[in-house]
Amino acid sequence: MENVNSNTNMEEWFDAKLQKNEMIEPKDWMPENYRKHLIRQISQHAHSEIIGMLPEGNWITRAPSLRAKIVLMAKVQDEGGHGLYLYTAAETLGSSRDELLDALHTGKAKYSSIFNYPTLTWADIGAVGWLVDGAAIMNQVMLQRTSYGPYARAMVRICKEESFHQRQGYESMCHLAFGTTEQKQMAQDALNRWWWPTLMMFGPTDDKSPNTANAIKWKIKRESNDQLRQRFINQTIPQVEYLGLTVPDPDLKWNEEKKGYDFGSPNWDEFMSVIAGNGPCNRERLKARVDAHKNGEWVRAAAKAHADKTKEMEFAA
Ligand code: FAQ
Repeated sequence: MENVNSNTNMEEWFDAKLQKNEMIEPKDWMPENYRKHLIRQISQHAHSEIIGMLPEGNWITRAPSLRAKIVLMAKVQDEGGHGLYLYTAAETLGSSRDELLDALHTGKAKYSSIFNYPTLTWADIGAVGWLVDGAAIMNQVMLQRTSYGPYARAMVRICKEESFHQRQGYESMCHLAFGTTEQKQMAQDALNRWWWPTLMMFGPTDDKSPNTANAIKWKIKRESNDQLRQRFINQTIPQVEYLGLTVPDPDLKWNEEKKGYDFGSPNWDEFMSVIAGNGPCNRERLKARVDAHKNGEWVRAAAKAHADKTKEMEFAA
């Protein structure tokens, strides 16, 4: 813990550190609610990364070329790595990996709504890279400056990798959109199905977001759900136009005054239903994760036996 004068009020010390934009580190004093807030957000983020491997993982054996397969495998492995950095960051706050995974496997912890939608065609893989990773980056660029050191540092590397993911997704969409009529139709169909769920990734509107006020106060979030959603739309629509595609939103139009797009409302009832566990793939995703954890039991046991043996030998030497 940083040297804190015993007379200093801990809360004031913490607030002053935030005020100066200094990072909070694992051994620093922090309010209990700040710790809980971070464990919730970082662990949900970690769960999203590893559940997010599933919809794309489904397509590794069906990628249309060797190049596409190598790129997709690398991307899915990156997502697994992001999960590991994030679980490690959450562990520095005093939660064990077992507790975090148990919360996921028993349905107590959330993960991003987006991964409860199916990837029906190869075009969906392009759309996920382009839109889902694009939305993830929009959120994560701000998280590089989040107030908790281990989370911020994990984000720096994650953002670099997500940028590659977004670009490979857009490249794949370009191939389809500038390909045959059927391919262009596949790209449009994928965009139609992924557009609204992608906008929901940013979370509920600010007036319905119970966690935002504390998150902003504690500099965990630097921008609100609505601000990030708006920026994502402003940035993505020119990309949609370049592809010669359209988004399924009749209310979308440029607003010169705000220098941004006006847009329709996502179906928030659908969002609430998906995060309550009733989306198209929630049960399938959770089952795949629980099965993978059970099937990996022997690997964890072997790694532990090896670590114990090494320690025993070091002790004896
Ligand atoms: N899905 O008060 P707020 C990725 C929940 S990574 C499910 O606004 P907050 C990489 C929220 O947890 C994608 N639940 O909450 C990849 C809260 O419930 P709780 C994940 C959602 O925390 C790409 C309640 O609703 N990114 O995609 C969602 O201030 C491709 C009220 O919401 C992160 O996790 C949702 N979309 O804001 C991998 C980034 N939205 O916990 C593979 C870090 C809200 O009170 C392939 N997280 N909820 O029970 C964040 O920035 C924030 O946590 C938000 C939500 C923005 C997600």
